[in-house]
Amino acid sequence: MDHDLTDEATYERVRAEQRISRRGVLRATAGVSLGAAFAGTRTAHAATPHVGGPIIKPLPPELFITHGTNAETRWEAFKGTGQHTPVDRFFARNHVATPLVDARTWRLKLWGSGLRGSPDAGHPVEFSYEDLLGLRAETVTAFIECTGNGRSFYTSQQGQQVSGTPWKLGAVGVARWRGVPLSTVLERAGLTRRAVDILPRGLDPDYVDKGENLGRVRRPLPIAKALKDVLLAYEMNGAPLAPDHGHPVRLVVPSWVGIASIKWLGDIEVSDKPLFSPWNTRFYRLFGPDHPAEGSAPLTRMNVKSAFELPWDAQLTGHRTHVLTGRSWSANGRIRRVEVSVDAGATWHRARTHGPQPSRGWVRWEFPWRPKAPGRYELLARAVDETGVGQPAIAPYNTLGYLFGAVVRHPVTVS
Ligand SMILES: Nc1nc2c(c(=O)[nH]1)N[C@H]1C(S)=C(S)[C@@H](COP(=O)(O)O)O[C@H]1N2
Ligand SMILES: [Mo]
Repeated sequence: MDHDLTDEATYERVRAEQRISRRGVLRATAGVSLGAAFAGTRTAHAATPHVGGPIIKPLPPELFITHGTNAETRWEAFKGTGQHTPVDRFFARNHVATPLVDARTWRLKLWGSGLRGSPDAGHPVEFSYEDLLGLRAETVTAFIECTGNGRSFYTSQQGQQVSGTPWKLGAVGVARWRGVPLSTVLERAGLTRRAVDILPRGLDPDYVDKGENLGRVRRPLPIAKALKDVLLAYEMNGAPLAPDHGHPVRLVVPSWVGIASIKWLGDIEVSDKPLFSPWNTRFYRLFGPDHPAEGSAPLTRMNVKSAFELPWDAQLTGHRTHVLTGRSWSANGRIRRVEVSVDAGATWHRARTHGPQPSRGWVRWEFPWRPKAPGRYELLARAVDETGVGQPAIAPYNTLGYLFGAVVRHPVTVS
């Protein structure tokens, strides 16, 4: 490997160079990669799986806030849960709808110029569900978080217009994922040293954006990350994956933007050329006045966040001590310190963290608070991770409202 594309500086530089030469690359490969992709649409995916509903599992209003085809966890619903978020309250983000895929007939198909013999989409290397169950499994605790988590605060806290699902902070969950390392399957499929990118693609229906059909959800992943710590997961919290979370098999790409963790995985193109899809060109980059017209480099890592396990606009009774609880998490590793302010940011106090903190999970914390008087309060929490990265007061604006990592001002009323 010439470049470590999981190193963000390198990734950004390499991608910037590739962006400049992209037109040439597309022309040069049009006859091969694009032709193969179209062949794949006809053959590899002839049977479109039955579509269930936007989200199949129950979405009781005490656990979820729904936004179209998506549902976020209410933060009060995390209270009392452990490190791992139960599936009944794990957020779900569907571009279209949850497909029902039969594990008995499902096959994972790998093809492309980065594999030995360059198999095309019509003649892929195939793995059945049973094949995957037979390979050495690994288990990892990791959060999956939508890149737009916290997006609504660009508007409500910063007065900025952004487009996309107006999440509060509930588009995140931590689970114990079990499955086969992607590296194992890539190697068995005949991975060559020429491979630079893979393109995992879901079996959910085509995504239509403002009348334009963008095809199936798919986002390129650099081979270095694919080989590092990515899992082909078939279990979540000790049970087979639920339909909404990618049954029978999804990717889990630890620390990276949620879109990388492709659900209902159908096929993976493995290419000796850089790959592009709307999910790494049109979406999941930073756009706006501080960025070039084509956007920043494709987003990779998530950032640092904190949230209180309280209803939004919670009502608290006065004249008693409330143990405020919450969680903080970072894509860079463990959280080193959490501070809470109950006076809108004037003074800060250390919160007490407790419980184990897996490097890709979150830390739980608490802070006892006895409000002095009835009235409206803003509760703030901020964390610093083991790399020294913390949470700013203002999140840098971008038109699609990604990566809101600023301190959220949580309103409560004390009676
Ligand atoms: N095939 C497919 N994979 C997908 C998506 C999708 O719509 N289709 N959504 C992505 C996004 S944007 C996120 S944030 C995560 C959400 O995972 P979850 O629904 O299991 O919480 O899945 C990702 N994988
Ligand atoms: Mo997402």
